[in-house]
Formats: sequence, C-alpha cells, structure tokens
Amino acid sequence: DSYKDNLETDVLIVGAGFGGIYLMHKLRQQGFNCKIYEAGKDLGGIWHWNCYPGARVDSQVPVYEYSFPEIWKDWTWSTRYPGWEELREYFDHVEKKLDIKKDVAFETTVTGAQFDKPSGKWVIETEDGRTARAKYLLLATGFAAKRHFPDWKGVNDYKGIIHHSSFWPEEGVDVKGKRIAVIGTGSTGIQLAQDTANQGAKVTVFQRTPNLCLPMQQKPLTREEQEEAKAKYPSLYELRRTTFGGFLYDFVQKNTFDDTEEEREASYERMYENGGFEFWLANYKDLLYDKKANRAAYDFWAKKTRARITDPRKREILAPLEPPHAFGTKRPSLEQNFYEMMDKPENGVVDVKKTPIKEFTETGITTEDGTRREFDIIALATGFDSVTGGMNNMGLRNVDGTPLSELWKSGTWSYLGMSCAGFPNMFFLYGAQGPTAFSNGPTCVEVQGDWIVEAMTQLKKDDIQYCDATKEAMEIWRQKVTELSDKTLFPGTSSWYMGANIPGKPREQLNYAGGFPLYEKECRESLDNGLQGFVTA
Ligand code: NA7
Repeated sequence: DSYKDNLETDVLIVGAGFGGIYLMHKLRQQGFNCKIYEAGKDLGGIWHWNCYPGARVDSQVPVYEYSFPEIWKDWTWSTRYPGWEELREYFDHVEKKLDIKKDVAFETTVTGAQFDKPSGKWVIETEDGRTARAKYLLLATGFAAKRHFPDWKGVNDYKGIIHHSSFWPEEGVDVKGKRIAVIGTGSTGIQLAQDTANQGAKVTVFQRTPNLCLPMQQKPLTREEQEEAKAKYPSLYELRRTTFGGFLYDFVQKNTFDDTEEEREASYERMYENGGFEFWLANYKDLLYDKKANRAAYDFWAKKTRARITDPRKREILAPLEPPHAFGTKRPSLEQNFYEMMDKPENGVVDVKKTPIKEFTETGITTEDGTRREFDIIALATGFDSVTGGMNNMGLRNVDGTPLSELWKSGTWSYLGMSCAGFPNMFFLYGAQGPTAFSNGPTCVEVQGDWIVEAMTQLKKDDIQYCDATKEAMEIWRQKVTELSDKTLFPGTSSWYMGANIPGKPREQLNYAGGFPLYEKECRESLDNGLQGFVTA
C-alpha cells in the first residue's frame, strides 16, 4: 500500500465527501497531482458516517448531486428525498465514473499541519505517525466533523445500547419492540425518532427546543420521469447557483404584508403543502428579517401542526402557541408523519427545558423532577461542534506555529470563507463564513470548489509559489458576515448557526447570510482583481 508511506504531492485534500471528490476531479483536469486523506473507510463524507435509522437528505432530487453530466446521465434515484443507503450507492457510482479511490488514503486522520516557509510546502501529520508534504492543503472536512457529546453525570454507567447518531453501527440495531430514548430534536433527532417508531420501537424524545418541522412530501420516483426530466438538468444546475440557498426555489419577491390575509393564507398553504424547505426558503422575502412577518409564518405553522396532535400535553411541547424562536432561525427538519407518530400513546416527549436530564443510570435516564425512565437503547442526536469544530480539531498551525484553535478562540476570521491569513496555500470549503449552513451542500461545494480551482490554476499559470490572505481582508470579510447576519433574525436565536450549541464557544454568525448570487460576486471580484485580499510571491 503505497499510500501508507510518507507522501509527496502537489495537493493534499482532507475529506472524501462531496467537497473532496469535487476538488480532486476538477484539479486532476487542470494537471494537479492530488491525494485525499480520509478518516473514514469509504467515500461519502457525512453519508459515510451517518447511517442512523432514518438518515436521509432534506434536499430533493436532482438538486443534491453533482452537476457533471457523466455522473447524472446514467444515475436515477428511487425517491424524491434519498436515504443514506442510496446516497452511498451514489458514491459508488461516482467512484466508477471518476476513479477517485486510487488516490485516497482511508482511515487516515490528520492530527497536525503547518506550512514550512523555507520549502514552500505544507507538512501534514497523521494519527498513525506518517508525514505528508504538499504545496497546497485543501480542507473539505464539512461542517459536522466533530461530534458533540454533552457530559451528563453517569453517562458511562448506562449498560444498554448507546450511540451518537454519527457513530451508529453500520449493521444497524434491532429496535423493534425496544424502548428507545432519542436525545435532541435537530434534523437528526426527528429522523431517528420517526424511523425507529415506524420500525415498532417505543420512542421517548428528550426535547430541549421544538423543531419547527415541515412536511417532507416524500414520494417515489420512476426511472422514466427522471430520464424525461434530464433534458432540463443542465439549466437546473445553472439555476441552483443563482438562488439564495442553492436550491431550485427562492424567496418570493414580496413582503408578507403586501398580500391580503386571504392571499397570504393561500400562499402559506401552497408552500407548506409543496413540502421541503419551501415554507422556509421560498417564503416571503421578509421572513428572516421582520419579526411580525416571521410571527405570521410561525402562527400558520403552529396552526397546521397543532391540528395534527390530539394529546394536549404533547401539543404544547411540540408546537406551542408562543414561538420558541423566530421561524427558520434554526434548521427546520423535514418530517414524514412525525407528529402523528409522537401523538401515539406508546411514544413520549419529555420537555428537558422544564425537567432537565439529571443523570444517566445503569438502566436509563433520570430527570430533575425525580422521574426515572428505563431504556434498552439511547440515541444521542445532540449534534456537532458545527462549522468550526472540524478545522479547530485537526492540529492546524499558522506559519508561526500558533494553533488555529487559539486564533479562533474568541471568534472566527477567514477571507471569503475559504482561506485564513497565516495559512498560505490553504483553502477550505463548506466551512466557516461561507454559505455553508444556509445552503444545499453540493451547490456550495461546486461554487466554492470552482473558485478554488480557478485560483490555483491562476497561481500555477503565473508561477506563484505562495498565496496568503491578508489580515485586513479577513477583518473586512468578518465584518461583512456580521453585517449581513445582523440584518436578519438569526442573531436573536441560540443555534449552532451562531455557535450557541457548544458551551464556551463564542457567539457569532458562522455562516454567510447573503445568498449565493452575492457570495459568488464577492469571490469573483477577488479573482478578477488578481487575487485581491491575498499576498502572493
Ligand atoms: P443539531 O441540529 O445541532 O441538533 C442537536 C439537538 O440536540 C438539538 O435539539 C439540541 O437542543 C439537542 N441538545 C444538544 N445538547 C443537549 C443537551 N445537553 N441536552 C438536551 N438536548 C441537547 O444536530 P443534528 O445532528 O440534528 O443536525 C445537524 C445538521 O446536520 C443539520 O442541521 C443538517 O444540516 C445536517 P437545542 O436545539 O440546542 O435546544
């Protein structure tokens, strides 16, 4: 296994999910010699790790895939919102077309990296003691690379089956007839609860904040209808780069109260019934900016949702009349009968804001009110040290040897959400201060990936050996990210978008809230002005 040796390459990419594969393919076409280091055992990134029951993508076909015709032309999906098994098959298909794996070292975790100025190379260390040297270091580690395990008292005493969602055993866990606790109601917790209940488990959800779920409107897709739709794919892949979130829909170019009450009700109804994120990202354009507009949308959502829950106690916990936060300032999950499932007497909801978890015992969980509940299985859907956690956790150091985790301790700085001053010849995608969490992943990967590849091709053509963002450019970018966010309702909500889900993490907007058209324009300007914002040599 040559990849087990120390490595010399033009480009070292970290991560073999959507982002890493995209970069590898495009850079190969430009004549770069690339290798990927991947901690997991296979391609797929998040879809390699996420095989918990019900794991499914919330972007609809064909928006969540590569725009390369050689890949989509002979690939079809079985449902509008594909599950993890099929997403893994998709990556097998991608492998057949692009021959990526021959240049991937799997089960390889990066534990340190620093740019060595004299040689002009990154020196990258791995957990098993190897060292790689590369002119470029590209990070495609995603926004959910570091899991969050809250440290509850007694958690190690629990003797049943316990897994974090992203460490779920591949072979699955038999949940039928079992008592399962699902802690957390982010997108993951909703899917886990719904799917295990479907499989005949008795589910108890521990909810801190209600998820304002929207109907998925899942449906099977036939090969014929997809083949027919493919004539339009090239234009759809153009279109998705021009919308706010990289989907095929966009905000209505009207404010909420421009419409009469009847018109508004009809629009809400249509968005809600169309399903997916339409009620979020194709709602009135003031939804995420104006409190009153937001409240109107929330009230509609609550009315629809409450009508689906007959148990009055559960109704108040899952869909209260007073909004827990502005609608859409936390990620809504897409559900399929989640509320009907939770309404059943055999399934329960614990409001952990009222009665927090006190401790874990050998057999279950005790809450502060003294209630002891016993479980055969506990699923932790408690999320991630999102967006910055992965990059902070891989031993990156700047040219002077200062760890990135220290530089980002009191806040995050990047330029264009793709580079950092002091980290020359390093680019990252789908991370801090990019469109990341407000976007459809593959769109973000293609927009940022194209920029990175174009920048590197330019550097190569001009025989530039060294390219480092300036601190001034980072300050200006941080300010833009903050200003864009401050106009919205996002800062008022404690969410992982704002770094608020991890104790001690600085509270700041971690994502670029300007949408793709503005983002691409900003990035384009830097390229067109000879890599403005960078020092090159
Ligand atoms: P999320 O969205 O971060 O959700 C984590 C959930 O876990 C959320 O409901 C949290 O409540 C809850 N949580 C976290 N810590 C605790 C403690 N200590 N006690 C009780 N509940 C807790 O992660 P997901 O995996 O669902 O989704 C991540 C993203 O991946 C998702 O948005 C997709 O884009 C893909 P909180 O809301 O903070 O009150």
